[in-house]
Amino acid sequence: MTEARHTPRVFSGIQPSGGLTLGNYLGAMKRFVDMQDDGSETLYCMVDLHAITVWQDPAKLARATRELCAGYLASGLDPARSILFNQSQVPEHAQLAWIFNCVARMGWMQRMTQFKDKAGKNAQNASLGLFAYPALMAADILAYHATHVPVGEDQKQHLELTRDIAAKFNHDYEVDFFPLTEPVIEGAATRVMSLRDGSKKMSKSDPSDMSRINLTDDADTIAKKIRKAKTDPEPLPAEVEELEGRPEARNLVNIYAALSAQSVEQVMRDCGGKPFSEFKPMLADLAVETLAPISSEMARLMQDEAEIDRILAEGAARARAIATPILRETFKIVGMVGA
Ligand code: AQP
Repeated sequence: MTEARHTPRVFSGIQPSGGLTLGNYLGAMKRFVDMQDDGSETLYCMVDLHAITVWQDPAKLARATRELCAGYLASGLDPARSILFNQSQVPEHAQLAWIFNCVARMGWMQRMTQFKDKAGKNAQNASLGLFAYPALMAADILAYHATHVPVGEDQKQHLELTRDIAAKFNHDYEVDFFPLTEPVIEGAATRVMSLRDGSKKMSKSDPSDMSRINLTDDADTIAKKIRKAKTDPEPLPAEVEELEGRPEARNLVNIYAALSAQSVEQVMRDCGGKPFSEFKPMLADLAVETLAPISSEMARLMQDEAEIDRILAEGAARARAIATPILRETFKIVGMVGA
């Protein structure tokens, strides 16, 4: 048995596949900052290799990667305390992913609901990369022996697969090498829904811009999107249970709770009985108050792309210093000569 001690380490990533949404902010980035401020060792990645599992215009991908880095910084991540880098600059991710492609089973991948959602009706035409996405995600995490991964609810199944891959590798090679990583899915907004359809996740690649709030939206746009958000004709109820069967109302209440750092129960106590004509402007004010400083800081940071590139290069070097020995040890376990 290879002995391994796993010190607490946090890893997470976001795809530079478009502009950042309020869903990314509440489900992921805000949590990233909390975990950095808890004093954990934290690595946060711009997962550009994941982004190209669906077509990305090269110039837009480069801009979205820098903008994502600016979004991380503007939300409160500090490159002196967190390692910030883009995935393609740390080749160990792709190398370890190949090993995991040989560990994971086809049947496991075929059960992934995100593949089914993203491939849609024409799965035969989806890229092989989209199918293998969860093995690369497992490699992102396990290349650092990360023990905790803050994510939104939609990534739960991929995290379970990461644990299955780690367990199968450890079992097949009779080692205790990879940790069984814990997902950290917390807060009132682990699944922010589309503003147009309470049954669909708010997503940066949704064709309708009105379905999401982008971190770069100005105050008027945010207010307009919330004003036009789909709701039902009833006022807000006084009890949380009464939100059952009202997905759009529930979504707006969850967003309000997450933005104001209150529980859903507290929000219901304060806002129960209010019509949406009253609640929506309150929510819009809160969203603008939170997002305006982030969006203006992002715009300022984007003026200096060289500085962003410098932060990413420095982050990649620090990430490699952790991942290289882990990959080398993996190769040795597998029996690769020269490792
Ligand atoms: N609506 C959401 N609510 C809560 N969390 C969310 N996340 C994304 N959308 C929501 C979380 O953000 C992190 C990064 O996600 P990602 O961009 O890498 O991939 P995704 O989940 O596929 O996000 P999108 O916006 O839907 O991207 P596209 O449209 O490109 O596929 C993850 O932790 C995710 O849970």
